[in-house]
Amino acid sequence: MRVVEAFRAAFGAAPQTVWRAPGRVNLIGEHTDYNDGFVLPFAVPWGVTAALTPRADGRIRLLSLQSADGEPVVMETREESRGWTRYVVGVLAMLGDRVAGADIAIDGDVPQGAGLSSSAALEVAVASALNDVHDLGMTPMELALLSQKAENDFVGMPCGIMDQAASALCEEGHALFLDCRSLGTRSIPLDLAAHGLSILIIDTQVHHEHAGGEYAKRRAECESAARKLGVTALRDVTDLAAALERLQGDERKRTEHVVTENHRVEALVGLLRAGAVTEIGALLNASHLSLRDKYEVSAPELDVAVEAALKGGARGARMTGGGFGGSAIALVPVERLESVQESVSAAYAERGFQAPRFLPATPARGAHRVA
Ligand code: GAF
Repeated sequence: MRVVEAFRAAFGAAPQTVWRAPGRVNLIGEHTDYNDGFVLPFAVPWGVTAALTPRADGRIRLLSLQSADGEPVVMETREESRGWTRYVVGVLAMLGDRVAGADIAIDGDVPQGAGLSSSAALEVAVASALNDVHDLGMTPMELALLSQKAENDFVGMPCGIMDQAASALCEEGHALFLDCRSLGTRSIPLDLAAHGLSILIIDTQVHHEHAGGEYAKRRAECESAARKLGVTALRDVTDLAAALERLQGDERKRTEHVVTENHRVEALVGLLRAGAVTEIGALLNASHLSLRDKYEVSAPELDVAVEAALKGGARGARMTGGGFGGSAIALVPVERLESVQESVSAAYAERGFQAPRFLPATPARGAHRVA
């Protein structure tokens, strides 16, 4: 394994453990996680592999096989961490004095900038490796929560639990139904091939600058709406019409999205459990429209990808992840894969957008030890 070779070359001995954690796409349930709602992601075949040996002296040496100079970043303390190293050092920091330093080599193959949660994969791979070598006895959900805390408190991104939970807990061939309040999970079989279907990821290759600020703004709008409605979180809204009457402007629109999106997740899970995979397309489409018009987190590149995919024969399509760029997913009959890609490429060329990238998504396995 090349990460092991690189570790040995940089640090002079074999690593004590090696863990791999995947990125994710979200089938449905967008911007619901931080509203105590429901999500349904699945792990993608691309991820991050972390080779690790603990150090007692507090020093952190980090080698990324993706870094241009091929040299490890060396930090004497956690406070020195900058840039991408914060995702790793954040995890160490959240473990406090249960761990000291570490030598770590990282190899990742999550397509960069595609919105497939390479950062969660990095956090979960490192958290899992530390849990293993220090014998901390943490469950996959506890590792996901630790990773989320690293991202919230150390990196400063107020994300929900979805991406880290998907990376830690998903099972091959399954989507993960997660109740973000109780943290209860259920693996839902997602056998697309048996139905002649596949999920195509359409990577727009754009990432609009203001994404981070807009994410925090949406979260604050939801929390404010929940306060006005006297509920703990928008998850608790039971009478949507009555709730909407009490809200105005953006808060009203955000609430409409979150409440209806939670119902779409439950409906989609119901269809999957009934074996009606071919019927989920309409829910994907409705989710996209709600994200575009009510939550306002889409982007022209995502809208064009969705429209053109449907025109090319997809049964449903939606943006996936936080929005403002990143990827869309399309549910495509296998015999239409080519025409969907042609349709999206042509629509992009017509508008002068950068050519999209297409990736086939098969539900993969969550974090696991590889050596
Ligand atoms: C990003 C966040 F990290 C997730 O927690 C989630 O809120 C998602 O956006 C939107 O559903 O990926």
